[in-house]
Amino acid sequence: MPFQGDQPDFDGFVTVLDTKVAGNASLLYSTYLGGDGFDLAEGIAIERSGLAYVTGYTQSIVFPTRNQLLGDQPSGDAYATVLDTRKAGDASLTFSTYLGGNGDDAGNMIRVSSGLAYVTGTTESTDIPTRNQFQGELQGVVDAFLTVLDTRKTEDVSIVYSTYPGVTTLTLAISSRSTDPASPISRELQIPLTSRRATNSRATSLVVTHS
Ligand SMILES: [Ca+2]
Ligand SMILES: [Ca+2]
Repeated sequence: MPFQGDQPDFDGFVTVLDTKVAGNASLLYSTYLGGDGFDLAEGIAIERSGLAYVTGYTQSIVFPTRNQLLGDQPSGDAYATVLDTRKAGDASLTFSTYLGGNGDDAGNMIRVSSGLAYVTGTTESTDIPTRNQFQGELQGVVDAFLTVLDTRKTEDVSIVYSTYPGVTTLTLAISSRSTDPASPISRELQIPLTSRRATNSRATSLVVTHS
């Protein structure tokens, strides 16, 4: 059973297929994702547990939300949505929030590590929520944004980090302490900020480390 059926105007969708199985049995989960306006799903990341982290663009005033950080903002907005594809119907929506501010905002890419969702995209807003920011203000007309959300928490506490990075590629160095302190688990996520529009980017890189 999908989380949603068809919604007005364009919608995104999330479909899970078991490619080892033929026919209808291969369709494990499939849902529309959107609201009353124009919606796009643009980026997805999967946790092995079956959680699908989705970001995109919405012009809907009523986009599905759960434990939201933000409600609808002016103009188009980005969103971050987590679906538990092992569950059916409304129970599969575990987290969903608008992201953005007073201008046009779009989510392009999402990555997940240690339960934190890293969302990047483009913004024309001068007032996106920022926290521990590297850069606090919109640079130029269109800028990039990076927002880190702890989707296991609710409302304001879910935002861990948010900034206008003003860079073309984000290098996220993710470090987690393992039980053996001599061999910490670490890896890098390279996140190109692929804007469909020109960004006011500077040739610098931003390293975010959490442990
Ligand atoms: Ca729609
Ligand atoms: Ca907006």
